[in-house]
Amino acid sequence: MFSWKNKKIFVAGETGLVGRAVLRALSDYDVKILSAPHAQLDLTNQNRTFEWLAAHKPEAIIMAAGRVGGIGANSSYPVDFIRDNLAMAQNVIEGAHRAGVQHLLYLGSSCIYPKHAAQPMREEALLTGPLEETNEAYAIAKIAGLKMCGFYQRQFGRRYICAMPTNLYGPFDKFDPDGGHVIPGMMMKFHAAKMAGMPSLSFWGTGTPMREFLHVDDLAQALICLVEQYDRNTHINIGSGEEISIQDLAVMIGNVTGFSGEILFDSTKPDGMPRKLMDSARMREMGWAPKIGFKEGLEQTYRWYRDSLAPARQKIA
Ligand code: GFB
Repeated sequence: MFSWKNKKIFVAGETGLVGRAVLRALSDYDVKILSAPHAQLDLTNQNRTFEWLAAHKPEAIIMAAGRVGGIGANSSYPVDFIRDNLAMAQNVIEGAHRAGVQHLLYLGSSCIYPKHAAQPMREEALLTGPLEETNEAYAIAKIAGLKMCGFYQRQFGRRYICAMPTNLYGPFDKFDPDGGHVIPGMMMKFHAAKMAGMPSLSFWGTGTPMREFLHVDDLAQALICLVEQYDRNTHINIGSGEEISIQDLAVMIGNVTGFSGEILFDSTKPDGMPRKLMDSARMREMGWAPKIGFKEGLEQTYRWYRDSLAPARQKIA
């Protein structure tokens, strides 16, 4: 269906968590990477995106670019999330088609599923109920992109396929105490609290929500597999199949970072979806399985974070 050898590949979002992991995975393949980081190509600019794609004509695109963030950022900036992610999806997907690109993999997120979807969530659960309020804007943008890919398949015969990863973590994540996801958020807060000798630390919500996590390098291997073998007109879930409560996650990350104080939760902050465990049976049937254990992945990510720290960057929100 698709062979990487000597192909021109565009990884949109190449400097982000997923984009960098895909580039690491593709370093084992004989491909020509077309680079256009955000600083050079703003994918929310339609003309520039169309021009760039027409000029470079990638043979496959992995669409891992987006305005992303955790529950805090999604709750605070819904306009930015729906506006920018809709624009990027429209510009890259239509631009790919205009440039004659036949292969494109679009990335969504598990927040596209209804707030109270039966767990584990199967692909068929999409659009069967109301979304989680805190990330509705991002979810609608992602659902629109997913549907666009399906329509370009149907109307123009393009192989534009969609992957729905679970919550991801790993090196080059967004370590921002307010805008990032829970793992980088907790990791940087624990690290700063340990360095400051703080007796206790408070996190958001009740600690009761359950979350499934997947290391981004495991995701990258799944994406490589999908580009090579998958051509169905429906999205496919990619998850680890293991979930943990936010409370237990905090204890785990506290141990990884060496924090010995008290862990508290501030229930005035939102919990988001109570659970979002995905059914990834279809991805497993393709022969993929995650290889990076959660504790090992957290320890590796914390080592990366500590190494990346400039002295001035240790702050607590
Ligand atoms: O990772 P997170 O921001 O994203 O939050 P979601 C997961 C859970 O961790 C929530 C709790 O219940 C948070 O309340 N939490 C506790 C924290 N302490 C913290 C903290 O310091 N930082 C953060 N960020 N959370 C996102 C969606 O939802 O999932 C995105 O908003 C995207 O659109 C992403 O889909 C994958 O899993 O709740």
